[in-house]
Amino acid sequence: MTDRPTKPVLITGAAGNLGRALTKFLAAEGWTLRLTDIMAFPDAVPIGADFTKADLNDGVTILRLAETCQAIIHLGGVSVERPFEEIIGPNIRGLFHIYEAARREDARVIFASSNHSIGFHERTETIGADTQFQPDGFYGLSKAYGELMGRLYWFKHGVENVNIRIGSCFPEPVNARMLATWLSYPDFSRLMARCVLTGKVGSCVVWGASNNKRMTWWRSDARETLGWAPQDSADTFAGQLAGKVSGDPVEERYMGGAFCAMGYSRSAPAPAELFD
Ligand code: NAI
Ligand code: 15L
Repeated sequence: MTDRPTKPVLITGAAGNLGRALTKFLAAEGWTLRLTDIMAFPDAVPIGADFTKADLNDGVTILRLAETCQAIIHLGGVSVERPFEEIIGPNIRGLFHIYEAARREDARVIFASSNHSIGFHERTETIGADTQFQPDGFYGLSKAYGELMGRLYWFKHGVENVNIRIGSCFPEPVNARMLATWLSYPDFSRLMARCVLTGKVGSCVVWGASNNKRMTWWRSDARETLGWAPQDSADTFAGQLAGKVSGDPVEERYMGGAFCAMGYSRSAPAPAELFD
Protein backbone atom coordinates (compact mmCIF):
# COMPACT_ATOMS: atom_id res chain seq x y z
CA MET A 1 0.00 0.00 0.00
CA THR A 2 1.29 3.48 -0.94
CA ASP A 3 1.01 6.75 1.02
CA ARG A 4 -2.46 8.12 1.61
CA PRO A 5 -3.81 11.66 1.72
CA THR A 6 -4.69 12.89 5.21
CA LYS A 7 -8.07 14.26 4.12
CA PRO A 8 -10.81 12.98 1.75
CA VAL A 9 -10.47 13.23 -2.01
CA LEU A 10 -13.47 14.21 -4.14
CA ILE A 11 -13.83 12.42 -7.50
CA THR A 12 -16.28 13.88 -10.02
CA GLY A 13 -17.42 11.77 -12.95
CA ALA A 14 -17.03 8.77 -10.64
CA ALA A 15 -19.65 6.72 -12.51
CA GLY A 16 -17.77 7.09 -15.82
CA ASN A 17 -15.24 4.68 -17.27
CA LEU A 18 -12.16 6.27 -15.72
CA GLY A 19 -13.95 7.19 -12.50
CA ARG A 20 -14.92 3.59 -11.85
CA ALA A 21 -11.43 2.26 -12.55
CA LEU A 22 -9.82 4.94 -10.36
CA THR A 23 -12.27 4.44 -7.51
CA LYS A 24 -11.44 0.75 -7.45
CA PHE A 25 -7.69 1.45 -7.46
CA LEU A 26 -7.67 4.17 -4.77
CA ALA A 27 -10.17 2.40 -2.52
CA ALA A 28 -7.88 -0.65 -2.57
CA GLU A 29 -5.08 1.69 -1.40
CA GLY A 30 -7.23 2.66 1.59
CA TRP A 31 -8.07 6.21 0.48
CA THR A 32 -11.10 8.05 1.84
CA LEU A 33 -13.14 9.01 -1.24
CA ARG A 34 -16.12 11.21 -1.89
CA LEU A 35 -17.66 10.19 -5.20
CA THR A 36 -20.10 12.15 -7.32
CA ASP A 37 -21.74 11.96 -10.75
CA ILE A 38 -25.01 12.94 -12.40
CA MET A 39 -25.55 9.22 -13.10
CA ALA A 40 -25.97 6.53 -10.46
CA PHE A 41 -22.74 4.78 -9.41
CA PRO A 42 -23.04 1.39 -11.12
CA ASP A 43 -20.78 -0.61 -8.79
CA ALA A 44 -20.90 -1.40 -5.09
CA VAL A 45 -19.58 1.69 -3.28
CA PRO A 46 -16.29 0.53 -1.72
CA ILE A 47 -15.40 0.80 1.96
CA GLY A 48 -14.02 4.25 2.73
CA ALA A 49 -16.11 5.91 0.00
CA ASP A 50 -19.52 7.52 -0.26
CA PHE A 51 -21.45 8.51 -3.35
CA THR A 52 -23.68 11.54 -3.97
CA LYS A 53 -25.64 12.01 -7.18
CA ALA A 54 -25.20 15.63 -8.29
CA ASP A 55 -25.07 17.86 -11.35
CA LEU A 56 -21.86 19.86 -11.84
CA ASN A 57 -24.14 22.79 -12.71
CA ASP A 58 -25.28 22.85 -9.06
CA GLY A 59 -22.58 24.99 -7.48
CA VAL A 60 -23.97 24.86 -3.93
CA THR A 61 -23.87 21.05 -3.86
CA ILE A 62 -20.35 21.02 -5.32
CA LEU A 63 -19.20 23.39 -2.53
CA ARG A 64 -20.73 21.09 0.06
CA LEU A 65 -19.19 17.96 -1.47
CA ALA A 66 -15.72 19.54 -1.46
CA GLU A 67 -15.83 20.49 2.23
CA THR A 68 -12.66 19.33 4.07
CA CYS A 69 -11.24 17.72 0.91
CA GLN A 70 -7.51 17.71 0.19
CA ALA A 71 -7.94 17.38 -3.56
CA ILE A 72 -10.59 17.25 -6.25
CA ILE A 73 -10.01 14.81 -9.10
CA HIS A 74 -12.20 16.33 -11.77
CA LEU A 75 -13.24 13.69 -14.33
CA GLY A 76 -16.87 14.74 -14.72
CA GLY A 77 -18.42 16.37 -17.76
CA VAL A 78 -19.02 15.79 -21.44
CA SER A 79 -16.17 13.56 -22.61
CA VAL A 80 -16.59 13.60 -26.39
CA GLU A 81 -17.28 16.17 -29.12
CA ARG A 82 -20.81 17.57 -28.78
CA PRO A 83 -22.66 20.76 -29.80
CA PHE A 84 -21.54 23.87 -27.89
CA GLU A 85 -24.77 24.18 -25.91
CA GLU A 86 -24.34 20.69 -24.43
CA ILE A 87 -20.78 21.38 -23.36
CA ILE A 88 -21.07 24.79 -21.78
CA GLY A 89 -22.94 23.66 -18.62
CA PRO A 90 -20.95 20.64 -17.41
CA ASN A 91 -17.54 21.58 -18.83
CA ILE A 92 -17.43 25.35 -18.35
CA ARG A 93 -19.84 26.31 -15.57
CA GLY A 94 -19.19 23.01 -13.79
CA LEU A 95 -15.45 23.60 -13.91
CA PHE A 96 -15.93 27.06 -12.37
CA HIS A 97 -17.82 25.44 -9.49
CA ILE A 98 -14.94 23.01 -8.99
CA TYR A 99 -12.37 25.80 -8.85
CA GLU A 100 -14.47 27.92 -6.49
CA ALA A 101 -14.83 24.92 -4.18
CA ALA A 102 -11.07 24.26 -4.37
CA ARG A 103 -10.34 27.89 -3.54
CA ARG A 104 -12.59 27.78 -0.50
CA GLU A 105 -11.13 24.52 0.81
CA ASP A 106 -7.50 25.21 -0.20
CA ALA A 107 -7.73 21.95 -2.15
CA ARG A 108 -5.71 20.89 -5.20
CA VAL A 109 -7.47 20.29 -8.53
CA ILE A 110 -6.43 17.41 -10.77
CA PHE A 111 -8.08 18.10 -14.09
CA ALA A 112 -8.71 15.46 -16.75
CA SER A 113 -7.72 17.56 -19.75
CA SER A 114 -7.42 15.97 -23.16
CA ASN A 115 -5.22 15.66 -26.21
CA HIS A 116 -8.13 17.35 -28.00
CA SER A 117 -7.03 20.69 -26.51
CA ILE A 118 -4.07 20.43 -28.90
CA GLY A 119 -5.71 18.13 -31.47
CA PHE A 120 -4.89 20.23 -34.54
CA HIS A 121 -1.13 19.77 -34.16
CA GLU A 122 0.24 17.58 -36.92
CA ARG A 123 1.47 14.09 -36.12
CA THR A 124 4.88 14.96 -37.62
CA GLU A 125 5.47 17.50 -34.82
CA THR A 126 6.97 16.92 -31.38
CA ILE A 127 5.34 19.33 -28.95
CA GLY A 128 6.09 20.25 -25.33
CA ALA A 129 3.54 20.88 -22.59
CA ASP A 130 3.93 24.64 -23.23
CA THR A 131 2.74 24.30 -26.83
CA GLN A 132 0.00 26.46 -28.30
CA PHE A 133 -3.55 25.20 -27.75
CA GLN A 134 -5.05 24.04 -31.05
CA PRO A 135 -8.39 22.52 -30.01
CA ASP A 136 -10.13 20.28 -32.50
CA GLY A 137 -13.73 21.00 -31.46
CA PHE A 138 -15.93 22.51 -28.74
CA TYR A 139 -14.97 19.64 -26.41
CA GLY A 140 -11.23 20.29 -26.88
CA LEU A 141 -11.86 23.99 -26.47
CA SER A 142 -13.51 23.34 -23.10
CA LYS A 143 -10.38 21.42 -22.03
CA ALA A 144 -8.11 24.30 -23.09
CA TYR A 145 -10.38 26.64 -21.11
CA GLY A 146 -10.12 24.29 -18.14
CA GLU A 147 -6.33 24.40 -18.22
CA LEU A 148 -6.41 28.19 -18.44
CA MET A 149 -8.80 28.34 -15.50
CA GLY A 150 -6.15 26.42 -13.60
CA ARG A 151 -3.57 29.07 -14.49
CA LEU A 152 -5.93 31.83 -13.32
CA TYR A 153 -6.69 30.19 -9.96
CA TRP A 154 -3.01 29.45 -9.37
CA PHE A 155 -1.73 32.95 -10.05
CA LYS A 156 -4.64 34.78 -8.46
CA HIS A 157 -5.55 32.49 -5.56
CA GLY A 158 -2.70 29.98 -5.11
CA VAL A 159 -4.91 26.99 -5.96
CA GLU A 160 -2.57 24.20 -7.09
CA ASN A 161 -3.58 22.18 -10.13
CA VAL A 162 -2.32 19.39 -12.36
CA ASN A 163 -3.69 19.22 -15.89
CA ILE A 164 -3.41 15.78 -17.43
CA ARG A 165 -3.68 15.86 -21.22
CA ILE A 166 -4.98 12.33 -21.52
CA GLY A 167 -4.41 10.58 -24.83
CA SER A 168 -6.68 7.53 -25.11
CA CYS A 169 -7.39 5.82 -21.79
CA PHE A 170 -9.12 2.52 -22.46
CA PRO A 171 -8.59 -1.10 -21.40
CA GLU A 172 -6.67 -1.70 -24.66
CA PRO A 173 -5.62 0.35 -27.71
CA VAL A 174 -7.96 -0.29 -30.65
CA ASN A 175 -6.35 1.41 -33.69
CA ALA A 176 -3.00 2.62 -35.08
CA ARG A 177 -3.36 6.11 -33.56
CA MET A 178 -3.65 4.62 -30.10
CA LEU A 179 -0.23 3.00 -30.53
CA ALA A 180 0.91 6.57 -29.78
CA THR A 181 -1.89 7.89 -27.55
CA TRP A 182 -2.87 4.91 -25.36
CA LEU A 183 -2.80 5.28 -21.57
CA SER A 184 -3.45 2.10 -19.60
CA TYR A 185 -5.82 2.19 -16.63
CA PRO A 186 -3.02 1.23 -14.19
CA ASP A 187 -0.71 3.99 -15.53
CA PHE A 188 -3.61 6.45 -15.30
CA SER A 189 -4.43 5.43 -11.73
CA ARG A 190 -0.80 5.61 -10.57
CA LEU A 191 -0.48 9.05 -12.16
CA MET A 192 -3.61 10.29 -10.36
CA ALA A 193 -2.23 9.08 -7.04
CA ARG A 194 1.05 10.95 -7.65
CA CYS A 195 -0.88 14.11 -8.60
CA VAL A 196 -2.58 14.09 -5.20
CA LEU A 197 0.40 12.99 -3.09
CA THR A 198 3.27 15.03 -4.55
CA GLY A 199 4.31 17.82 -2.16
CA LYS A 200 4.23 20.91 -4.35
CA VAL A 201 2.97 21.02 -7.93
CA GLY A 202 2.06 24.66 -8.62
CA SER A 203 0.11 24.66 -11.87
CA CYS A 204 1.47 22.12 -14.30
CA VAL A 205 0.73 19.90 -17.30
CA VAL A 206 1.51 16.25 -17.89
CA TRP A 207 0.86 14.16 -21.01
CA GLY A 208 -1.29 11.15 -20.21
CA ALA A 209 0.15 8.35 -22.34
CA SER A 210 1.81 5.06 -21.50
CA ASN A 211 5.39 4.21 -22.43
CA ASN A 212 4.57 3.78 -26.13
CA LYS A 213 7.50 3.71 -28.56
CA ARG A 214 5.35 5.55 -31.12
CA MET A 215 4.60 8.23 -28.52
CA THR A 216 7.00 10.64 -30.14
CA TRP A 217 4.46 13.47 -30.41
CA TRP A 218 4.64 14.71 -26.81
CA ARG A 219 7.60 15.71 -24.59
CA SER A 220 8.70 18.01 -21.74
CA ASP A 221 6.09 17.86 -19.03
CA ALA A 222 5.82 17.69 -15.23
CA ARG A 223 6.24 13.91 -14.81
CA GLU A 224 9.59 14.17 -13.03
CA THR A 225 8.20 16.61 -10.46
CA LEU A 226 5.26 14.26 -9.96
CA GLY A 227 7.49 11.20 -9.64
CA TRP A 228 5.53 9.37 -12.33
CA ALA A 229 6.81 7.17 -15.11
CA PRO A 230 4.41 5.02 -17.13
CA GLN A 231 5.01 1.28 -16.84
CA ASP A 232 2.75 -0.11 -19.56
CA SER A 233 3.10 0.19 -23.33
CA ALA A 234 0.94 -0.10 -26.45
CA ASP A 235 3.91 -1.59 -28.29
CA THR A 236 2.76 -5.15 -27.70
CA PHE A 237 -0.35 -4.36 -29.82
CA ALA A 238 1.64 -2.98 -32.78
CA GLY A 239 1.45 -6.18 -34.82
CA GLN A 240 -2.32 -6.29 -34.81
CA LEU A 241 -3.01 -2.51 -34.97
CA ALA A 242 -0.33 -0.86 -37.16
CA GLY A 243 -2.47 -1.13 -40.31
CA LYS A 244 -5.69 -0.12 -38.58
CA VAL A 245 -6.06 3.39 -40.05
CA SER A 246 -9.17 5.24 -41.19
CA GLY A 247 -8.19 6.33 -44.70
CA ASP A 248 -9.47 9.85 -43.88
CA PRO A 249 -6.63 12.34 -44.63
CA VAL A 250 -7.71 14.87 -41.98
CA GLU A 251 -8.10 12.24 -39.29
CA GLU A 252 -4.70 10.70 -40.05
CA ARG A 253 -2.86 14.03 -40.36
CA TYR A 254 -3.59 15.44 -36.91
CA MET A 255 -3.03 14.25 -33.35
CA GLY A 256 -6.72 14.57 -32.46
CA GLY A 257 -7.67 12.01 -35.12
CA ALA A 258 -11.41 11.54 -35.72
CA PHE A 259 -12.37 14.61 -33.65
CA CYS A 260 -10.48 16.79 -36.20
CA ALA A 261 -12.45 15.33 -39.07
CA MET A 262 -15.87 15.85 -37.41
CA GLY A 263 -17.66 18.69 -39.18
CA TYR A 264 -14.45 19.69 -40.99
CA SER A 265 -15.36 22.18 -43.70
CA ARG A 266 -12.11 23.62 -45.11
CA SER A 267 -11.90 23.16 -48.87
CA ALA A 268 -8.08 22.94 -48.70
CA PRO A 269 -5.84 21.75 -45.86
CA ALA A 270 -4.43 24.45 -43.56
CA PRO A 271 -0.82 25.33 -44.44
CA ALA A 272 1.44 23.99 -41.70
CA GLU A 273 3.60 27.14 -41.45
CA LEU A 274 0.67 29.21 -40.14
CA PHE A 275 0.54 26.98 -37.06
CA ASP A 276 4.09 27.60 -35.83
P1 NAI B 1 -17.10 9.22 -19.24
O1 NAI B 1 -18.01 9.91 -20.19
O2 NAI B 1 -17.22 7.74 -19.10
O3 NAI B 1 -17.27 9.89 -17.79
C1 NAI B 1 -17.66 11.22 -17.59
C2 NAI B 1 -18.66 11.25 -16.46
O4 NAI B 1 -19.08 12.60 -16.25
C3 NAI B 1 -19.92 10.41 -16.76
O5 NAI B 1 -20.11 9.40 -15.79
C4 NAI B 1 -21.04 11.43 -16.75
O6 NAI B 1 -22.26 10.95 -16.20
C5 NAI B 1 -20.45 12.55 -15.88
N1 NAI B 1 -21.11 13.83 -16.16
C6 NAI B 1 -21.45 14.34 -17.39
N2 NAI B 1 -22.13 15.48 -17.23
C7 NAI B 1 -22.23 15.71 -15.89
C8 NAI B 1 -22.84 16.72 -15.09
N3 NAI B 1 -23.49 17.74 -15.65
N4 NAI B 1 -22.74 16.63 -13.75
C9 NAI B 1 -22.08 15.59 -13.17
N5 NAI B 1 -21.51 14.59 -13.85
C10 NAI B 1 -21.57 14.65 -15.20
O7 NAI B 1 -15.62 9.63 -19.64
P2 NAI B 1 -14.24 8.95 -19.22
O8 NAI B 1 -13.69 8.24 -20.39
O9 NAI B 1 -14.38 8.26 -17.94
O10 NAI B 1 -13.33 10.25 -19.03
C11 NAI B 1 -13.20 10.89 -17.78
C12 NAI B 1 -12.62 12.27 -17.99
O11 NAI B 1 -11.36 12.16 -18.66
C13 NAI B 1 -13.48 13.18 -18.86
O12 NAI B 1 -13.42 14.50 -18.35
C14 NAI B 1 -12.82 13.11 -20.22
O13 NAI B 1 -13.03 14.30 -20.95
C15 NAI B 1 -11.37 12.94 -19.83
N6 NAI B 1 -10.60 12.26 -20.87
C16 NAI B 1 -10.81 10.92 -21.12
C17 NAI B 1 -10.08 10.28 -22.09
C18 NAI B 1 -10.22 8.82 -22.37
O14 NAI B 1 -9.54 8.33 -23.26
N7 NAI B 1 -11.06 8.08 -21.65
C19 NAI B 1 -9.12 11.02 -22.94
C20 NAI B 1 -8.99 12.42 -22.60
C21 NAI B 1 -9.71 13.00 -21.59
C1 15L C 1 -10.89 11.98 -25.34
O1 15L C 1 -10.71 13.10 -24.88
C2 15L C 1 -12.16 11.26 -25.12
O2 15L C 1 -12.69 11.50 -23.84
C3 15L C 1 -12.04 9.77 -25.36
O3 15L C 1 -13.36 9.23 -25.48
C4 15L C 1 -11.22 9.46 -26.60
O4 15L C 1 -11.87 9.96 -27.74
C5 15L C 1 -9.85 10.11 -26.47
O5 15L C 1 -9.97 11.50 -26.20
C6 15L C 1 -8.98 9.93 -27.72
O6 15L C 1 -8.53 10.94 -28.27
O7 15L C 1 -8.73 8.79 -28.10
